[in-house]
Amino acid sequence: MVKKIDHVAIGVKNLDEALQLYEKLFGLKPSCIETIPAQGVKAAILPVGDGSELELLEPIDPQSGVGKFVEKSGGGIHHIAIEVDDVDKELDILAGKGVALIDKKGRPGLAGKVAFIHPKSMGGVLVELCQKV
Ligand code: CMX
Repeated sequence: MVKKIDHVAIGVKNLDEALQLYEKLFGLKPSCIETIPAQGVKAAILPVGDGSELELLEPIDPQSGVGKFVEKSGGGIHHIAIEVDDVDKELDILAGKGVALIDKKGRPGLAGKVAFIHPKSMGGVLVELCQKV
């Protein structure tokens, strides 16, 4: 069951500069800054209002998905994350509908238990499912 939009993730060239911009314009401050080598990113979470978040992603590996995305686009909206109550159950339902899954099972991520759906099955939008754990 879909609960809400959990976060919108933005690929950036320089995390420090992006953090300064969001703080200067909106007063937003990161609740967490973390390097995730397996995903090739340094990430910051900015809580926004009532439980939703912005996630800023700076590539630390140019060959990672985010690295290629930022190189190609110059930066911009990278993915949206939808909170569900049971990631693995949703993945089974989506697989049954022929959706191209990047992750066949939920795995640990910044937003809890997460899994990504390929943009080719989502009209060009990279979608993350997340479950709070
Ligand atoms: N949104 C939409 N389309 C995207 C995209 C994005 N963020 N990133 C890549 N694409 C498109 C490419 O433009 C390309 O399109 P075309 O085939 O039309 O040219 C297609 O997807 C495949 O691109 P690719 O170069 O073959 O594959 P990549 O190595 O760039 O990988 C993707 C793309 C989505 C499979 C990869 O980024 C991935 O597995 N993402 C899931 C994990 C992730 O994003 N982790 C970082 C966040 C960590 C976190 O938040 O926890």
